[in-house]
Amino acid sequence: MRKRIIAGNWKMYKKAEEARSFMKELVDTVPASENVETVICPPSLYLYELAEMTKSSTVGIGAQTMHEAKEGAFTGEISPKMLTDIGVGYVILGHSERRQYFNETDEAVNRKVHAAFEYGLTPIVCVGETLEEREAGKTVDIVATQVKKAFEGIADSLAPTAVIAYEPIWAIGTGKTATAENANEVCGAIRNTISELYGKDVADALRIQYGGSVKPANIDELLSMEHIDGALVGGASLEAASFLKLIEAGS
Ligand code: G2H
Repeated sequence: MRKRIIAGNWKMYKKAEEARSFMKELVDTVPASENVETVICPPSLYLYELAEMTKSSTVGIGAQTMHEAKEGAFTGEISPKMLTDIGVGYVILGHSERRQYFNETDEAVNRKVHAAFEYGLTPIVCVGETLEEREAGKTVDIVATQVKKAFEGIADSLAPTAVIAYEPIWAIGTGKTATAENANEVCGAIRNTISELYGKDVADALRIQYGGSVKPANIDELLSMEHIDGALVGGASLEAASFLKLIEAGS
């Protein structure tokens, strides 16, 4: 009943021509599907061109981060208003790399979630624990707190349209994946948290992705899990062939 969502996070990879030819292939190949939504989150430099290329396709475009203000003297930043203006529909917020290297706090993520909704963007809110936190048995506490803080003040009517990506930090780009059962368990805990905040209907509607070394070899098992509604994919989204396999698996 929840439409799956497979999103490619290109991080800081690809030259302009590579981005263009990947997107051409995707637009030509990805069929309209009732079961899966496809999103590419390229470096911000390519957002405008790729959004133009995907205008009349079913492929959505997302930013990897944004500032929370609609405009202002914030050198180097991009705003939600600019994203909406060029046809971007999604924004990844609170990715662990933003939290770790750019000091993005839960409070900042919350302000950005508000800003995303204000400008009609779908936030993909990332949460996840470190290896130490997992080993200390704190996983559920950590992600539940991140979810609660990210959604503070978000209206009941908007909450179900957000996407949450559960990305255990120790599984990102390391080749290590949480077992499908483990990932499902934590995604289920995230759904419970949303249920506590907004009730069961919202929790049943909100989509939860798993992220962290997702690839064609493990996508089927992950997607077969009750609480996993898609994937946020880094490495395996860089080659059109492997990304297309992931979309196929979701269809
Ligand atoms: C996690 C993921 C994409 P990868 O960061 O957000 O990257 O699939 O390379 O682990």
